[in-house]
Amino acid sequence: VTNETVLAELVAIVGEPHVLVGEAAQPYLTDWRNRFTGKALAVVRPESTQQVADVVRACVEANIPVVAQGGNTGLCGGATPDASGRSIVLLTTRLNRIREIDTANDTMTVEAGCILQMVQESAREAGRLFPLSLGAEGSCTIGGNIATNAGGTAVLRYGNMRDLTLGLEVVDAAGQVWHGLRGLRKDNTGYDLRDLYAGSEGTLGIITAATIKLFPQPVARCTAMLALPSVEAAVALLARARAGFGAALTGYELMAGRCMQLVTHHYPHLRLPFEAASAEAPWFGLLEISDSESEQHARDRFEAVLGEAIECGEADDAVVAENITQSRALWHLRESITLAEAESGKSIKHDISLPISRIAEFVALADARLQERFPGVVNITFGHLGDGNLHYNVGSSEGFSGSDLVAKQDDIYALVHDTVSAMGGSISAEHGIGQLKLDELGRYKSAQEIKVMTLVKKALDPRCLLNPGKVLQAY
Ligand code: FAD
Ligand code: 2HG
Ligand code: ZN
Repeated sequence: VTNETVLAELVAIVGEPHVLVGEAAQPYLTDWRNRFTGKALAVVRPESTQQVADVVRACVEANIPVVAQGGNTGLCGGATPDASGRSIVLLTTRLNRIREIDTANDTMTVEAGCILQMVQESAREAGRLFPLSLGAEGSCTIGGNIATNAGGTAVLRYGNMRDLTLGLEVVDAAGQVWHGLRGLRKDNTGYDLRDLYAGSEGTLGIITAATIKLFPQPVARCTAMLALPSVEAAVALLARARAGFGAALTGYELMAGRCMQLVTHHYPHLRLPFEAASAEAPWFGLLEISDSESEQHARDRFEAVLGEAIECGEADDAVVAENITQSRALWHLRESITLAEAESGKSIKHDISLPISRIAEFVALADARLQERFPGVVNITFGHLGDGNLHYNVGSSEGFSGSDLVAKQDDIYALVHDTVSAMGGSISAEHGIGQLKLDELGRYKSAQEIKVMTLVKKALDPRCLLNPGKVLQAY
């Protein structure tokens, strides 16, 4: 089968305007971080599950790999095809319908290409909350969120994307559709395919729709930023906040002072809410609680717990947002770190998780080891402390250039990931593996786990045509 024949077949399925080649395909061939650029026969934009199934079948028959892509905001190069030019990129953004909102069941059925923010807004209009929340929410898709099992800033209270997913509709490697859009909270009928596809990064099937969980809208939310003396203090304050707020605690983020300096340097219109001394704090915390009674009740609870924390020396200062605008401004500081880090040049990202009890020890040890081996690198450490998940990122400085950093990526990975692994942690908490961490997975996942994962992959995708070379080695 020639490329021309396949392209003609794809045009027949989705229509000519939706088969992009040449210049039109370029924006979809480089990842968000500009780390990977691939080639593709075409970028194909189906608009229905049937079209996805037909596209996959046509490609499989012609031995053409299929790389699913949603918003292309993934941080591990999972949605970028390889350099062979054999693959097609299957773009899901035209699968963008809200199929159903069932308020009695507190579920919503949405197509995979729906933008996360639009899903949040539709839930809000129906008087419900869809809690997944992350910096890329204006452009990432629900399909990409499920395929990477995204986390974000509300995992502490609501779980990650896998926990928020009840049912799926998936096109498999043979172009067959699994109609699994069940809105059930209990279903023990054998192996859980939903859990298998969540986090599979396009390597086991193409997700075309999902039934996701909704929650009541909180009556009030309260956000505070804290100036913290150390990571130990941040961890102690987390325990206090958990005890004091219980299930009302919805977010607990930690940010090194350097992260805030990067943000205010690159975006001078953004300001920290503290006066001089506190603005120089080595660490900052961002806490959010949701309350089912009232704004005043939330603030009273907040002030009681934060007051105790300051008395005990766990926090040096605290600013409680007085209204939604101030709360958004605090979150904006936090959500701007990734962009400010990108503005500041090359960096090495470590998306690690650990038992919370070992986080402070990890930061001290990894910081010391890094400075000893690579003097001059800078730490850009932040993350979801409440989940034991840190973005332990490493940046360049005048004494250690961005190109040196990239050249040393494998050694820096080894140092940080060996430290994480020795403490019982994970080398990918929420961003996945993609192509960026393929070798790292082989290094840190047990041989037994890799064996079983490979058996699953071979059973579901025997010709290795679904996103080959991502998560597991291609065969
Ligand atoms: P893409 O980037 O298009 O794809 C990601 C992977 O999923 C690829 O392997 C792709 O093949 C696969 N895929 C996409 N759609 C489908 C589908 N329908 N079926 C099968 N496979 C599919 N992540 C977090 O977990 N927490 C955060 O807080 C967070 N913050 C971020 C902030 C910024 C500024 C950015 C740029 C990214 C952030 N991310 C975060 C990364 C996160 O993985 C993505 O934002 C999001 O989950 C990916 O969605 P997407 O639609 O862009 O997927
Ligand atoms: C976040 O928590 C994202 O903001 C991105 O997961 C993390 O940029 C990063 O390393
Ligand atoms: Zn994150």
